[in-house]
Amino acid sequence: MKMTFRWYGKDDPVTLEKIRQIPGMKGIVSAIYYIPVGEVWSYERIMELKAEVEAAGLELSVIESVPVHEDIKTGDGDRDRYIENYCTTLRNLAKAGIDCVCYNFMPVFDWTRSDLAYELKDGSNALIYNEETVLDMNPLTGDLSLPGWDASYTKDGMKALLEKYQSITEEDLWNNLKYFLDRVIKVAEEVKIKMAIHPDDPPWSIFGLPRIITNKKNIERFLKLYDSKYNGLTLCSGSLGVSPDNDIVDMIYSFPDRIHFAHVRNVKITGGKCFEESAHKSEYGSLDIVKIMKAYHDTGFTGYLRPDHGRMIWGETGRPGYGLYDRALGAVYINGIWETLEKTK
Ligand code: DNO
Repeated sequence: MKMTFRWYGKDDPVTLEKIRQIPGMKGIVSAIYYIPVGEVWSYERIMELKAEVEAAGLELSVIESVPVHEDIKTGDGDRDRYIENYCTTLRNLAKAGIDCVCYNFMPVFDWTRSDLAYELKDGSNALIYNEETVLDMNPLTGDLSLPGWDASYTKDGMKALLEKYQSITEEDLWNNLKYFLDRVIKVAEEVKIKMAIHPDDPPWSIFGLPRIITNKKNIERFLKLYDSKYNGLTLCSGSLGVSPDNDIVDMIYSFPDRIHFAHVRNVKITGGKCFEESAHKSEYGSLDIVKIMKAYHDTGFTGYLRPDHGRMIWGETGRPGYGLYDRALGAVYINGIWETLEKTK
């Protein structure tokens, strides 16, 4: 297991210098945020990012994410050009020494929450999801934005895109995903980059849009679409774990050779399709983090792992879910479990 931490680049108030001081922290997970979705990441830009990370004494470990253009997900427009660009980016990343790339295939919206700073009993603030609130949200009114969403859409652009999805079924999305994998994984195999799809968060349809990377059965189907170790997973415990039918521990034992990147965080299911993000420690959420880490240990996991969303504690402000303190506590907790597993095997 290689412990890593997500860093959002120069504008991130959580600097590389601070990240380096977290005990046991080795690698950085980052991306080039200023290149528009679908365009090629040049070797030079990638090397700039890598040099910056290395100058701080860390290693650039995983790219999260190289985003997938909506034309690829809807299967029209310029998808072939965007797939070609994606492959060029992968070749450039490989030349720069990157061997793991995370991405997702969620239509329009990445992760979604109803409140970004809900006050928990202990006075900390967390991201929560309340089904009723989300059902009342209207992505077209323009007054709605979440940190995981692409803010570059105009209101009209968003409207047109949502309309386009009206005719796209889950099966269409599967076909478009296969079309993408058939072209991209071939290149990933060639340049030895392990592709790691991130599950849908939350793992159910929102705003009437199809979502497919949501449960074990669908993940099995995904892995078979292109049967190669390079077609793998980012196993995000918090994304899949908000559905009580998803058994994360079982998934880790089931797909040992295909999990390349682990996101470890806890969530507390508060009823139905409602949840709160909680501290990493098992007692605060619905997931048993020790059992999860034991499953990684038992299966000989050698991939990358990062603590995931943290609460805002000790008065910290910043990017929701991505402050320093609670994520650092998560990393140290996970490292503690891992060291125990190593020394008592
Ligand atoms: C949220 C993240 C996601 C993830 C993408 C991967 O905090 O886990 O935004 O980076 O879905 O493409």
